[in-house]
Amino acid sequence: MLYILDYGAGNVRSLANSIRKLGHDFEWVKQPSDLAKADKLLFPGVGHFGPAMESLQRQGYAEPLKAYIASGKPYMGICIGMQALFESSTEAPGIAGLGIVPGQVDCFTPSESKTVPQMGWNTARSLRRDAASFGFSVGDDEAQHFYFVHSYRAALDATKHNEWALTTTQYGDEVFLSSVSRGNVFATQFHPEKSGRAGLEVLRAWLDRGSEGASKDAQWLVDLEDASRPRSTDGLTKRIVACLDVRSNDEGDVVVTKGESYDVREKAQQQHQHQQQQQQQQQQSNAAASSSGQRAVRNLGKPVDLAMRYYLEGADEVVFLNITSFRNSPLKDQPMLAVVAAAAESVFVPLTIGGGIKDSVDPDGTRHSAREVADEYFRAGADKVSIGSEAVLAVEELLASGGTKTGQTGIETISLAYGKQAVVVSIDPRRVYLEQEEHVDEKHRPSVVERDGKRWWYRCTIKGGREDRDIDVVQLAKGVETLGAGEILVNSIDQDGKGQGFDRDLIDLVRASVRIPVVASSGAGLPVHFRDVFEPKPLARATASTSPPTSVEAALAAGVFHRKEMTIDEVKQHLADGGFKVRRERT
Ligand code: 1PR
Repeated sequence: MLYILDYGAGNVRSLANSIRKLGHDFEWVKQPSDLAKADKLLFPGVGHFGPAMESLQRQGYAEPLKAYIASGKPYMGICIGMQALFESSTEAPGIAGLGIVPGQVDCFTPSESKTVPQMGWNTARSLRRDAASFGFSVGDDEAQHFYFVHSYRAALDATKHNEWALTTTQYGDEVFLSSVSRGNVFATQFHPEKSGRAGLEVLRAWLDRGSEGASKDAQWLVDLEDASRPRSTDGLTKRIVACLDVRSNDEGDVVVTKGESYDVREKAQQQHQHQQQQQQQQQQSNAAASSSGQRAVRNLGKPVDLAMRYYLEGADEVVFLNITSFRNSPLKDQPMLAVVAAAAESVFVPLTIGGGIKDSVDPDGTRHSAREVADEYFRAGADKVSIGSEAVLAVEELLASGGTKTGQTGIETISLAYGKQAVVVSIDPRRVYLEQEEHVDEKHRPSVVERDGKRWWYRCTIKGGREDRDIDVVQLAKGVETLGAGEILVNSIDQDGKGQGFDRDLIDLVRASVRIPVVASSGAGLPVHFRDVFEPKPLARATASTSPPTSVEAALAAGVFHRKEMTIDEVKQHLADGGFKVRRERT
């Protein structure tokens, strides 16, 4: 029997779903003695090395785990489950790893060529011929992409790792071990359960293996010294993200909607058509039609169906935003939990859920912290949570206190528990134009842009653009990075839904302010818009090595995909033609 060791952090739901999808059954390890019953063991995990190792020690798993591995029965580790095999990690000095693989796990160094964490799809280069039996392609290292999300990695050391290295991956100018194997042990730094078909193949290969280990005399395909030297470029792809704005319509159905400048209700003419349809339905069913008099909420489909469609069409990530969460967002009977859980059953790329990730109160008075709300979404199958309004309020507090962190904000508590890669901040800025001579307090409005005789800055908003706040987008971006966000999703109220292209001024301001990955959002209408937003900015490219990266890591779109005006693959083809790396696997 296969057992999965869940030490209590991260998204193990997706792994469970993918194993079931591959037709295998499993048991959860509930206590240390279960390890002795396992014929195969999977140790997944995201989060921090320190809490993971301490949790293994505290719960009495560390020694039985070592004994299991020594018994020769198959072990597969994922992410933290791989890092735990090493002697130690600089993420948690003084805390010992299992010491099965020699060497230490260390942090990526941020540089012009990369942001940290590495978040996205990268290739794995097979170093040994037997990598094929683990589901890796051999001889064509660009063929498969896997999903990575991590700040720490074990750099390839030709001397230490010559018995272990199975595949390597290059991020920026660093070459690290993306999988290791020796005897009965196999582990990946990437998440196979989130890596589409390529990842499922790796999982399938391991699940279908008997108890035979990795081949004893591995035939090397590459000289390890050579493999540890970076090649000219890494294989990280630009990510294309499909976004689903979700809310209940006036009939109470949870639907995907899409607005223009955040107005998701139909225009007058569409409203007329909608009313006619409603009347017809009413006549057929004798049901009472809504007579609210309000324009109807645009309905573009069912959230889970659309998420599945985008997964099959090659989306690198899927984001759900609960756009009415500003009203009241109790955790009890929260429909978005069921949406995430259902999507996670068949969508094997990362899922982000946003909207209502904040302290909340159920109708019966039960209070939940933002961290507890996030816990529920991670348990349901989300990989990241996205925080909107609360992030603005948290940064306002941070600025008011002169930069003192409380440790209590949702960004801080969730990032501490799950790692910063699990915390996205979604920002909803709008342009504010300045009069010709209008004075600008540089301290409070650092983001003034001047072009063609116009001057403007980007004001942050909360509650889906319904409430203006006084801080600007650069303050917000820097503030959330300080608090521990791992990625920023940059929407634009001005460009949203218009199909006229991304607001490059806005995106560049945010990109230049932070070192964490940035996702461009709002305004995509044509494949060329994606190419434009990924094009590095010539000016910034020439600056010193301390400069932040010069273009965004990912771009998100909603309306054009919902309305089938272009496919994700058309976007990727266009990017590939322009020399950008993309993942084009069809699942
Ligand atoms: O404040 O933490 O509860 O989060 C609420 C979340 O809901 C925020 O992420 C906020 O951006 C989002 N939201 C709130 N109201 C709306 C609305 O549209 N009325 N949607 C809304 C934001 C922007 C993107 C959209 C892109 C791409 N929509 O999600 O998908 O603009 O669209 P396009 O490609 O069609 O141009 P909290």
